Amino acid sequence: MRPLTKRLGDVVPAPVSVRPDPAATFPIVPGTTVSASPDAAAVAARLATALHEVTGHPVGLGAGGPIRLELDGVREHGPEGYRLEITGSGVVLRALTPAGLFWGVQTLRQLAAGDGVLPGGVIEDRPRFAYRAAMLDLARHFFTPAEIRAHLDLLVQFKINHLHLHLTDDQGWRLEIPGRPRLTEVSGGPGTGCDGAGPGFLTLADYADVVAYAADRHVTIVPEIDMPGHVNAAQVAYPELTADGKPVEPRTDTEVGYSSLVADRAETYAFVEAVLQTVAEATPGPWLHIGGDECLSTSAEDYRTFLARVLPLPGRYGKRAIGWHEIAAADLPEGTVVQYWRRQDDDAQTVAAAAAGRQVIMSPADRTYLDMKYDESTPIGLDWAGFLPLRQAYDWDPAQRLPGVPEDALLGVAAPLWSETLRSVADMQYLTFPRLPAVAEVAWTPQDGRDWASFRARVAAFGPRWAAAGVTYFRSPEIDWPPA
Ligand code: TNX
Repeated sequence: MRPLTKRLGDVVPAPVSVRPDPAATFPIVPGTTVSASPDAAAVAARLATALHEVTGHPVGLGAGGPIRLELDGVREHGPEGYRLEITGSGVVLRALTPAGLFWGVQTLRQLAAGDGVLPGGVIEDRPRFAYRAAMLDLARHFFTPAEIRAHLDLLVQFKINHLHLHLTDDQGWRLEIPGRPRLTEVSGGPGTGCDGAGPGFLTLADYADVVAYAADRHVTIVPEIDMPGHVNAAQVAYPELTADGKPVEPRTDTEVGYSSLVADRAETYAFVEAVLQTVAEATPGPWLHIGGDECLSTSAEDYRTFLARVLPLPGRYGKRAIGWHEIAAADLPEGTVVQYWRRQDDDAQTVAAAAAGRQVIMSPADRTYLDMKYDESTPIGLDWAGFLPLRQAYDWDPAQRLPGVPEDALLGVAAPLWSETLRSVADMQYLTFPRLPAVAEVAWTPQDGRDWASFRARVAAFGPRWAAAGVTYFRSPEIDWPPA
């Protein structure tokens, strides 16, 4: 049987505007070529590879090729937007920037998947939010640079443009800091991570590779050094960071809130400055995430003292600070971003920060936490924020989530994947797909341009694609998946 004809709007995240021309199709066949102006050559090469991957046909670059990439015009679609026109004789993809072209390439990739026949018409597209992130917790379970890169390749297909790496926590320290070698020698070594099952760390060279790989795909790496809590691994390596200066035992359990840096001690700030400066120098992107969550063993006064010293540091190193929403208890320097993760719908401090002009990233746990179980049968994951079925990850409006934090206060949306229960790439993928595509659509598509029935039908097409690519995904009972 011939596969059902695809429609131009069969894309996740849903584009802003789709005008099908049902009379036209453009078939990609063996030997179809992609052409581009010189400044778009790198993206054109990525498109050729992607089309080869999803159709099985060899697709190359060639002057005059009927699939054409142009870096010009379409100012109205902003720095990440694009315009895609498919006719019977060819394809023209236009954007203002290579990033815009790259997101258009992801749309083309999805439209070509399978039989290679592109449906005719015009797509005009641009993101709702500038910050569309996934977070990966490398501290509770380490993933290698190759695993991180492969994961990133799956994320960008849904137009995710930031990858937040949670690099440090009680159970492990995952980034080499040359001035403090024991951080990774001891707390990145064997036996670290939850149950001692997630050892490893990124050397600065590894980190640079991941950053460069991400940048080639128009993704910004957001490094997080979690402070002043979640620091047991640092204290194991450097006992001068503990309250009494005595060594502490490594921890591989999932408790939170028991460790803290000491607010009124010079050693604390010597450590923090050395670490943040190293991370800033290794990171071309504009963000430094300083954590700040769940400091249950730090007094309110010490917490504010600590943040008063630390929040200005990213600015000194040319970066902007992001912190989990608890930081809104402190005075936030201009430009600081608050990442809201609460399950409940109220947080007076985050609302006050937004009212004072601080931007907010929405990561409510009951909508975006990829580590929550889908339902009672999910073998891995946590459930402190409840189960998180697919529809719940999809059906919400970030601008309505917190009264007092409206659309224009939002920098974007992020989906964290905490790794306490992860032991493999398959685990990581199982919790990520299909929920990440849901959150990605929340972050990209205007609220009035999306609805559950449409998403439900569009996401189903990814089942066979993920299966063919060896990606482990959850066959959510909420979706009528095509036969595997
Ligand atoms: C809360 S959310 C945490 C993490 C845990 C996570 C598990 C946040 C900022 N902190 O320490 O890993 O829950 O879901």
